[in-house]
Amino acid sequence: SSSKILIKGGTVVNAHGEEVADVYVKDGIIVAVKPNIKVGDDVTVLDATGKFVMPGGIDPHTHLSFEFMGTETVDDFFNGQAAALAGGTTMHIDFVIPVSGSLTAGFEAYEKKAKKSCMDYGFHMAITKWDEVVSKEMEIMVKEKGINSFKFFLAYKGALMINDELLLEGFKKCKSLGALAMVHAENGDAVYEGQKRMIELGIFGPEGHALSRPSLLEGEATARAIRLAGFVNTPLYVVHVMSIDAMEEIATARRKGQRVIGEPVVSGLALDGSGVWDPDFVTAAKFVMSPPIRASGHDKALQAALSTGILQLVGTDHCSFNSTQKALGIDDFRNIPNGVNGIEERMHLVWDIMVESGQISVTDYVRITSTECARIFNIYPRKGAILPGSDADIIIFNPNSSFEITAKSHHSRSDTNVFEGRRGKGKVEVTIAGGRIVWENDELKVVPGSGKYVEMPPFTYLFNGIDKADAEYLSSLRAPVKRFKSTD
Ligand code: DUC
Ligand code: ZN
Ligand code: ZN
Ligand code: ZN
Repeated sequence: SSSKILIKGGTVVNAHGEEVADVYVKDGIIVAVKPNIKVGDDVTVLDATGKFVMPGGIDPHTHLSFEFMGTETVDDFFNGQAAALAGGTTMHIDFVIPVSGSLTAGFEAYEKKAKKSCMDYGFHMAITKWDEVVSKEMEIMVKEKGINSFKFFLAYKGALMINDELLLEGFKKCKSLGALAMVHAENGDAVYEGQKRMIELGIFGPEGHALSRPSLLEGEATARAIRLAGFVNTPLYVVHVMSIDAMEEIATARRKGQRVIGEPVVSGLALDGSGVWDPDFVTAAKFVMSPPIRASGHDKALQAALSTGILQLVGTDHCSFNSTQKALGIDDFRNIPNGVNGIEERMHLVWDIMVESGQISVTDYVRITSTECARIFNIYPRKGAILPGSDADIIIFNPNSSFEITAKSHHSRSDTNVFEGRRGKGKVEVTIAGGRIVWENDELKVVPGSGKYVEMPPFTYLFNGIDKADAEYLSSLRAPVKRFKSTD
């Protein structure tokens, strides 16, 4: 770690292009990007010859220190972020969950949890009920607390789920504030019905989870959310797109010019749903998340959609539970805490699946793992770019090295990993976060409290008409559409 760093001779990659150049970092900021920078001997020099120098990953979707389904995730804002840094992710956006419906209390609770952060982070806010107080609090969150996105759950009946009337109220409020509406798109009433049916059939194991909530319920909720967002003319961000059904609804809406953003997560891109059929409960239960990881075929279709621009960026939904916690559902899949890991694995797996396989370019890799997220949440080019003036969140990536994933050496506190045994090409060799070298030679050097809260401003185009940059961005949301065959 040092306050002055020179990264020499690498190929610097941004979403807009690549060039061989040096990168000079001072006091947490990138101050120069050009060939042959000369510096004094008080500067730490890193040789990046033959390697890629890229913006650190930004994970748009995580749950650290999340109290959920009667327990709390094992990864908190320090060790979950340390894991992220070891995997080349230098910022994440977590979901504040209101406390007894209070946004203010929820925000304060998450502020406290995040005090020990070792990398930069931002917040989305979940909306779990609707009244005048919530409506007023949304305004405070946007105007005073740096939140520009709100997530609505169409699933988790009796807990987080809201109905269509409240969804419409929330959408209208988002529009008036210039905030982005996000949805967890599964039909919660139908999921409840599906779960009862499994139990009646005597299916209590982890396989019942996926069977009870098929992809058609994700497609239905995605379509409904898209149409309702279209009805009040506000942009929509669909989180964890897990199925062809949901993806095709997004493709159709985008083809018509509607502003809809789709976020696949690394578990949905890298895995198929066979894991929950493992006869060993612990092995099966670790794959339980919602929406479920789908049958083989959906993974490939989501990859293709990402490569053609139908889907725009990759998250993780990192929500890590250990075997003991997963065993809360040993007699009934409905009690298995929902969630899988991914915050440490995302950058490596997306490289292997998308770039190494030849599906996308290196510049597209930067776009889908970092730049697009920064643009969507209105923090570009402070984040998501290697440009003079940007935050010094940088990775040095060796495409000729390789990675291997196992719970034995990962940095999550969980004793399992849904990507166990995965190997592939490419490795994050160095991570620089906020101008500090935090990962080098497979060693973490992280400091609690060094991560900063990144305030995300609202979207002016929603109030003030569309300027040139916005127009360019909005037109980039439209993309060609391919059709895929569903396999379940
Ligand atoms: N899905 C999960 O699997 N975990 C956290 C919340 C969610 O929607
Ligand atoms: Zn969700
Ligand atoms: Zn989530
Ligand atoms: Zn380590």
